[in-house]
Amino acid sequence: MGCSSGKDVQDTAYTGPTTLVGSHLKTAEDVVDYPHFPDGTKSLLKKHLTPAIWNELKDKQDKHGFTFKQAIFSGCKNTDSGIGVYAGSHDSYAAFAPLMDKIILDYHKHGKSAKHVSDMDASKLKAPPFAPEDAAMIVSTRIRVGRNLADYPLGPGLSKQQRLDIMNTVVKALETFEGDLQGKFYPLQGMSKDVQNKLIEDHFLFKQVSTPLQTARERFKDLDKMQYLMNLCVAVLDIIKIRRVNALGQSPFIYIMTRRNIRGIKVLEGDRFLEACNLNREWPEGRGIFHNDEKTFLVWVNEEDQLRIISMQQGADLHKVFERLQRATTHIEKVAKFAHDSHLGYITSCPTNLGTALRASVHIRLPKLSQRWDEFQKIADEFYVQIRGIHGEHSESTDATYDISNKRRLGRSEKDLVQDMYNGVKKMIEREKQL
Ligand code: ADP
Ligand code: CIR
Repeated sequence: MGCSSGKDVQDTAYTGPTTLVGSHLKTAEDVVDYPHFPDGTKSLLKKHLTPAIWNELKDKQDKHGFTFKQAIFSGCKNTDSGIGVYAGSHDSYAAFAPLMDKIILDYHKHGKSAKHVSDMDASKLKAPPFAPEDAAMIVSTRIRVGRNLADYPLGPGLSKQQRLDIMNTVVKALETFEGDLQGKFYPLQGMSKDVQNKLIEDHFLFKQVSTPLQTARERFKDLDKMQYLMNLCVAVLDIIKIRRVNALGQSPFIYIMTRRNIRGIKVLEGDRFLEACNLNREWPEGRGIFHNDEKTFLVWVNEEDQLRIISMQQGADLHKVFERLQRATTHIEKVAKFAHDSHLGYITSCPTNLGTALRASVHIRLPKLSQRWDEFQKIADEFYVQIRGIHGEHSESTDATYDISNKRRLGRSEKDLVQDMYNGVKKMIEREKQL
């Protein structure tokens, strides 16, 4: 959709043709002219996409055929994005460097000539165990890293066959784990919705992708015919309302969240940010989860990244979680070759994950501190940690329990980033106890 107002576009004096962006866009090709973001858009995409960069890159593609418009489409469609771009391959970071470099510098403070460093040595952590009363606030601890195979594009740029080939290669590599890391692969295709939902609710599996109609069907499958029909009407009204909310430029996600517990029936949603960058194509084919019996070591296959290697357990034993992850990654590096370079470290589809692709988190109850949101956020900023809801990124929190994790991922080693999370959490616990 074209518009020629040229007003309020990234604070420049640009007066050429623009495309008003938002949830009404259907495909990346709908972004015909320089994106005009609605007021209130705070993404790094909006901040750094100047008319000059747009003109330079708008018709470019990386060497796997992933276009610049595809790379920015998630942020154009979802104007509430924090970042708004995804890479279709390792080469996207070079092909779209005028924009990518600015976003990487802004998010990670990692300049064009900076080198990434790595040190996944859990024994170097300066993190004495939390005192029992402090540890009691921590529900669970998790560390994940993302990895992508060196010889393929990234998820947004994969063909269906490539995705299947990756799954087969990865599963073979996972079958070489031994001892406490030994486990089994469960493909998503064919897995019952009940098993999937239970795994999601227990925080072991990524959110499922489903259309509103599938969600409605799932919601009502145990009801009798009359109830089913009545509920289906409500669901259809929901869908219409979601569309209307969309058209008004508000976030349908917020709308869905407010309706999450309609009659106690939970609505589980996929990720519209990933949907818009092509990551959810042919779902659930080629996706799955590997885990050991205790579900303390898990690997997600072909979600946002081709591998998400996860170590987690109940409670606050950060050393144990980190040590398990260290063993797992050391082993898998020997049997698989991952996309990596000396500037960007491990290559991931979202620029926020470049470098270590590591997110160390705890789920922690902070009923008093979380009432003082500005102070809570100030501590988070000071210690380079981020606050998320406990149902994954972009989720709300319940029960005053929050997901606290390292924000930085590139230019610093794994042990330093786990240390960031420990330091931030320690400070939050200290403040919670003073209140
Ligand atoms: P990421 O894969 O980037 O870490 P999310 O924020 O979407 O992505 O989290 C993925 C899943 O992991 C969610 O179900 C979330 O609740 C769960 N999770 C994250 N941190 C923890 C933790 N410390 N304890 C238990 N579950 C966690
Ligand atoms: C955004 O820009 O808000 C989304 N594309 C998510 C960014 C960071 N999270 C992620 O990669 N999981």
